[in-house]
Amino acid sequence: MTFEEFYAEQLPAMKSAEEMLLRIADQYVLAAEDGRMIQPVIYCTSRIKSPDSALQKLERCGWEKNRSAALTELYDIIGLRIVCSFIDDVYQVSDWLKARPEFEVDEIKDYIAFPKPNGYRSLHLKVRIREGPSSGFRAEIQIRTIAIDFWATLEHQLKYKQEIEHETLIRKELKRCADEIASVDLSMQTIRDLICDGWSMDRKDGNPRDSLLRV
Ligand code: 0O2
Repeated sequence: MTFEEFYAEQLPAMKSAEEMLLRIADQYVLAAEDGRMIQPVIYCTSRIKSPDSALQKLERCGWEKNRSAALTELYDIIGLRIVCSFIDDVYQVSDWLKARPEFEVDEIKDYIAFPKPNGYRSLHLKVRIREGPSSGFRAEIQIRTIAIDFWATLEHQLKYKQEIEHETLIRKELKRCADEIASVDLSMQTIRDLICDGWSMDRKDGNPRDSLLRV
């Protein structure tokens, strides 16, 4: 089924919501250009969920399989992904987005603090548009580091494979990689902090990143 067939007369307003989210992300990128050594946002992508993917999710969640249910039940029907350099940037973008007047944040799923069993780590903001032609539409903003984005792109391929040889081994390896990436993300953040903010060697506040200094 094509996007036009499934979303029909709602499609232009959905595209306008997608464009609005991208514009908002651009505003953050511009606002964050304050002479920082490394830009907090590396890139942003957006998409409208494919009809097949929307129907599969509706079925998985036990909802009716039609456009109306897709628009009222699924937040990730319109998606914006913001890919950042460091973990701290992820939370800073999120705090900035939470204060935006253009949408209401209904729910936040923090898969960084609470990773999925497969190792997926990302921050999901489920929002409802407040203004303009797409007022009332739902969308999901995903914010993650470039390292986990690389992982998620490969892991996502598993979803579209019917039969996977050595599936157990592949999933185990992906989980191991996700854990290593989380550890590298934390070390990169610490190194960035050391370079940019300096470090007092007599600090005794039990910072969990202290272990890095002892390596
Ligand atoms: P498509 O259409 O192929 O782009 P949520 O309530 O959405 O925060 P939920 O319901 O567990 O969390 O998420 P769901 O429906 O599994 O996934 C929503 C989207 O989040 C996915 O889109 C992915 O973009 C991303 N995502 C969530 N979990 C994972 C994961 O384990 N691995 C990867 N690689 N991505 C994930 P779709 O459905 O793939 O959509």
